[in-house]
Amino acid sequence: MKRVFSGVQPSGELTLGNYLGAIRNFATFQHQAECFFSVVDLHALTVPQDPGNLRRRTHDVAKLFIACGIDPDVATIFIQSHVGAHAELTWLLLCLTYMGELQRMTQFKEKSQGKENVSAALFTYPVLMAADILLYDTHEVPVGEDQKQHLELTRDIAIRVNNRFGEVFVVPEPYIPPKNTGGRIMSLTDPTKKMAKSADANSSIALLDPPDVIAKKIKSAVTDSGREVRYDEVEKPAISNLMVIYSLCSGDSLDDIAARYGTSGYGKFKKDLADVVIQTLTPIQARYEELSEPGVIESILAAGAAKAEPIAQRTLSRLQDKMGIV
Ligand code: AQP
Repeated sequence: MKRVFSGVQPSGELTLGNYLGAIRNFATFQHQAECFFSVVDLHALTVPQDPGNLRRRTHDVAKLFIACGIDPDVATIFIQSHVGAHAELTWLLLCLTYMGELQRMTQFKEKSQGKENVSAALFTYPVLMAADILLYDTHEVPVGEDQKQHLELTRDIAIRVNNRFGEVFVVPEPYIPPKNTGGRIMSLTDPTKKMAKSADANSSIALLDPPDVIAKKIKSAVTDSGREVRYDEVEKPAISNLMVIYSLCSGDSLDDIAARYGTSGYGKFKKDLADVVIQTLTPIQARYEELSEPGVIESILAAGAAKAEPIAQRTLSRLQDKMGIV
């Protein structure tokens, strides 16, 4: 059976971008493949984290996976640091990855820009991501467009290892939503930047934002000159981004949205967009609350780690053996 793996960092409050670009698709994949979805806490540590927030957000991401439709009886949900093989395989892969490959990673360049103290782990992060994926003999990885380059590196490492040591890894393929279907949701305050959970709170809609906050953020989202609601990424990047969000939350096509709001101005469009987003997030928030009973998420995550651990260990042992580790 086909295997699917994907992870989400508990590095901030999950956003509509994370949902539309990745998590929404996890729920679809669980009925087509054997799925592993991880809260990748070790990745979050590549930038400074408040320990209390990290602990809370780690559980929050797992609860939101389930609230967004992942069934823990069907897919395996676990915390990355609970399966030691992730960190161990990373070391072996780091020995097989070149500095030049990591220096080309655009996400590192963006995240380190202007920072005085950048951790070595932020630089090697894509190798930890490669280990996450390769441990589960993954065929397909549902991610947003921003992860495309990391996926290419994962494939390069897998192919290199297989060429050098014989068949060790399955070479994975990314699944990135096609254009205009959520692969890259942009910031509400700057449509040239992607919506990101660690950025300013006003630039994104968090999955747990209350309705009045969602309405306020959408009302104050930047727009383009003119007043026509029309999809045009070059002339109208801000409105085009809001139209994509509307389309994905409502199921209406971009053409239908343009026909409905074309000349009626941005105000009415934004008000209806807020309603559509609130309708999408309300059931997710209700399900999240139900999972907040003490002990519920902990036992789901313990069962997930117990299922992931032996699979990951088998893959790790395969490479250790090939590399001559006694
Ligand atoms: N704006 C986005 N549009 C579509 N997909 C997105 N993803 C992230 N932002 C968008 C996808 O969400 C998944 C989880 O991402 P991650 O936690 O691994 O880290 P990230 O890609 O770095 O996400 P963020 O939200 O931008 O986090 P921070 O701010 O901590 O860096 C991935 O599949 C990602 O592609």
